[in-house]
Amino acid sequence: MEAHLDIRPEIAEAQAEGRAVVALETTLIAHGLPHPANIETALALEAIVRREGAVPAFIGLLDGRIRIGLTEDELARFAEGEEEVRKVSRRDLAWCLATGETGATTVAGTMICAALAGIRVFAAGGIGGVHPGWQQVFDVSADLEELGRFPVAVVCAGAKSILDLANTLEWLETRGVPVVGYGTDEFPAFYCRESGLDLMFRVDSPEEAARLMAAQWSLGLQGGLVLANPIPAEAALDREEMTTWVGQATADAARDGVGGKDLTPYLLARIAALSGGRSMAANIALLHHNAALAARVAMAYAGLG
Ligand code: PSU
Ligand code: MN
Repeated sequence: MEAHLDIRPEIAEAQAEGRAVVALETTLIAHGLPHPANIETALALEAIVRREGAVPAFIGLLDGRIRIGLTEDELARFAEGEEEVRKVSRRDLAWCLATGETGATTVAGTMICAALAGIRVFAAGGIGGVHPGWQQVFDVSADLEELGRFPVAVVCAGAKSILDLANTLEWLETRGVPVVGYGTDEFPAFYCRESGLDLMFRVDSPEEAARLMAAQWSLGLQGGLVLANPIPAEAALDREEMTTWVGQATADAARDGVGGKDLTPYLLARIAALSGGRSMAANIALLHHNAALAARVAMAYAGLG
């Protein structure tokens, strides 16, 4: 599998020296945010990771290769919307390698590639989850399965309230994935700091998070963990307003017959429109916040080595 990987020299050097590297996903660039906010955010995330002392590694598929680390021009290929970009989960990896199609990796896809490259910390926005209505349409994000398989700590702001969060946590429990609150006892709901769902574990420093990661992997348990970092209070959205927009967006998706991998991007765009862009500002703020924490966790984990 390593034969399919191209790791940028700066990243390979950092790894060889035991320095901190943070994986970043391209789906949020290609399918999560509109242009030009997407490319601006990508560059800002890289700058934040560097400012904290770690090396950023955007992951994506280009020209039949898994690319660990992308140049600004390559990031622009994901951001500008000029070429067709496939949303890549486990299912789609082989297809992109075989055809050379451009692929933006989701949390699931990014975890797989990060693990292959030996990267243990990944900064995302939110993870996918169990969609409401799963009793009829069995839509469960592949992110949850990969969290159960690959040894990567995913720093995220929890998962969106467009999902069935209680069942998302149930699924993660079954797969053996520790969901750890960073400075919170509650599972955060992406745009909002609270979900009303209690977590089993809480850490309050990057060092505590790093020790947990080391313990998990020294046991030979290969799965990942979720480090749930609530959106900063000043950027959070009102929970009631959010509930209204989510209800509306979900109804619109049903009316327009949207499903499968198109559902999450559709809901994100619809909520952004309904909130007059406020959800997008919140999304960007939490991404910045997660990148900074992921870098600090990666530094602490490297420090244990
Ligand atoms: N949630 C967000 N923003 C995103 C995504 C989720 O708030 O950009 C993306 C991530 O890449 C995540 C993917 O891995 O959507 C989940 O898609 P699905 O629900 O189709 O598994
Ligand atoms: Mn799905």
